[in-house]
Amino acid sequence: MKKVGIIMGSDSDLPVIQKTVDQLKKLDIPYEVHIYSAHRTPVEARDFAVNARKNGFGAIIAAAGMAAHLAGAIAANTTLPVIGIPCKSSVLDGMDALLSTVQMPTGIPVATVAIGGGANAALLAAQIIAVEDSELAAKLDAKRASDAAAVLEKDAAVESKLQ
Ligand code: RP5
Repeated sequence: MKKVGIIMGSDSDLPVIQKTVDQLKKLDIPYEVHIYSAHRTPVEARDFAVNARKNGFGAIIAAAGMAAHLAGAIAANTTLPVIGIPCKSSVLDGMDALLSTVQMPTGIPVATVAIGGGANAALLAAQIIAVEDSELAAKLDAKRASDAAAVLEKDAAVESKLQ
């Protein structure tokens, strides 16, 4: 199976990336995690992106806050699908990172999830890998079914409590 590359701009992004890792582990998807910054370690970030396809990756998740250029800088150096996670910092509530990540110029797309959306980034990467992997696709179908069953259980509980 292709690996998912997970890059975060700083170790302060770890709480968001933990959600990504937890979800990938549940789906038995192989991954590699690195701290590379578009600003502080641009050479390492670029090298990872340039070599990612030949190193067996099928998708890359990039999480960063503030002037979040990481996902875009990774996307500029690979044609693998890149998923950006805007991270919230101490000011502006993550709006800065959201706009920096989502507003990519034509030609260099980044699929941007919600601010702090670590789990959805993992699920989107899983869906990308599952295009060529029917076993993984079946796991994703099973997850959707069990998530739906959990909501219906809550529906039954709220009905019996409030009616
Ligand atoms: C970004 O700046 C990182 O992704 C992080 O979200 C933010 C702050 O980094 P630190 O100052 O906490 O290392 O590059």
